[in-house]
Amino acid sequence: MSTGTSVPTLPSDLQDLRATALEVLRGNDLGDVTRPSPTLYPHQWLWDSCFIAIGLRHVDPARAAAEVLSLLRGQWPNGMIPHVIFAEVDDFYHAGPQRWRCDRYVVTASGAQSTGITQPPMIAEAAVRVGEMLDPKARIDFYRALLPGLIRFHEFLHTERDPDDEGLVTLVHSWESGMDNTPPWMEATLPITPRRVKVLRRLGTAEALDALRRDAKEVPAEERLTSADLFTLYRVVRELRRSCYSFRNIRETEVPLVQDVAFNAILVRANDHLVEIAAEAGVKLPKRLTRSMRRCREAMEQLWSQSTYFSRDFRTGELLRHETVGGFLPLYAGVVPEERIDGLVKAMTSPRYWPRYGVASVPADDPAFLPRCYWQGPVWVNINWLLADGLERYGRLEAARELRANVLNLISSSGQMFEYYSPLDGTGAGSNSFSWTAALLLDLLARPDLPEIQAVAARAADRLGTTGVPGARRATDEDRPAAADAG
Ligand code: 9WN
Repeated sequence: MSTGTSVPTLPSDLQDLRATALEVLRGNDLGDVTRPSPTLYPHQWLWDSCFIAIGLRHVDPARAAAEVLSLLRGQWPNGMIPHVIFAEVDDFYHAGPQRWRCDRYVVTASGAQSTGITQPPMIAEAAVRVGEMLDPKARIDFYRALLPGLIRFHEFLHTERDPDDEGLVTLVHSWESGMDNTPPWMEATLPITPRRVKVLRRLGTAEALDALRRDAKEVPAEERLTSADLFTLYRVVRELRRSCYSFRNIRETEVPLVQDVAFNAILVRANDHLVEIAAEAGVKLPKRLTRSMRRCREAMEQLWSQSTYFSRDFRTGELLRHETVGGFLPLYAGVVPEERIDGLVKAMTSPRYWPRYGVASVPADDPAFLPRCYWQGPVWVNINWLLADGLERYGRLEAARELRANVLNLISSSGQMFEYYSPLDGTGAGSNSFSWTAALLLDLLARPDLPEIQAVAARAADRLGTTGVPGARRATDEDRPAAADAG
């Protein structure tokens, strides 16, 4: 990674924040891949690398392109790009290669070890963002190197994971959603709880399992999923392994099968980007794939009910009616009819999702809500990036700025790159020195409308009685030309 020269237009205090972000990325740099964090996540994760590339492009576009391309190292013969490609480090990760034993079934493109599941398909988004920073020749070379693998990945999703041609892609583990213990997934996973966990739960002694987990050595257990949930997710891995990771076998087991709303929304957007990438590289996409893309976009409508979007159970066809931030991601996909947009914006900025900071991963009035616990309440920077991007494309610039300003306030109040933040008091939780928080902060700081975002951040900080973003008051509405804001 290059040194990342200073950005001349940035106030000096934001330069400091930027320097911290760069330091985090440099510290997590493993060559041409970046680990999510130094201790808890020592390998390469699919969607993490994509968000990381989106930030790195402002510092070193060639390195960002390498980060995206490196994901192809893990590609399976069936086209799947795995959720984790294991680095050759001493394995202290709690769900390392020995839990998956995938090398018994497949050899990845590079021979690297991997998990047997995938993660949200952010690759095309990352590729387009990185492509914007490359000169035209380098961009076309990059796209051409990426395309064969990327096309096969999208084909895998639309065929292997949509065997009944319903339009929507089905996930086989909550880790594939990226939102590991999000309530609808944990409910869907409940029936497969291992017997010993059920017994301990019944006896009220499930914390006896705490001593057996590795992840809680890095991060306080109460900021992660419960041990009962974690051991249930390990059980799902065992079933997947026994099914040789083949959907045809998996569907015959008790493994939860979910048409995840957020994953499918990300796929719809990725498909649009794939079309763009292919056109620029002069590559024709297979007809069957373009048909699947269209059907996936149309099928998103089936996930809408009354006031939000939900995930759906693949087997029963029933919506999993437990509201989470995932229900807003169709905004990112661009599939929401105009008449629903303002309602969704109102909901995501209401005290339920924005008690003090937003957008929370679970509404604050939900019985499952825990402000500092993983995907059960905290604000995640990557999800807010996706939402702001969607809002901007719908012309809701003011709302997009509110989200970005809020993220800036959250990060700058501690000056550290946490994995997630409490929507109640803004404190950081989970892993520290977390790469995608750092990378997406770099992306935010490089935005041309940063002064306007800073002004919104300053107003929010005044309202909340907090210190707010350093340097924000240099960019008030008075000393800047009015923004062309349609929001
Ligand atoms: C399991 C790496 C990953 C993220 C996920 C996040 C968390 C892993 C874990 O960390 O999941 O994949 O071990 O907890 O939930 O979104 O990609 O940062």
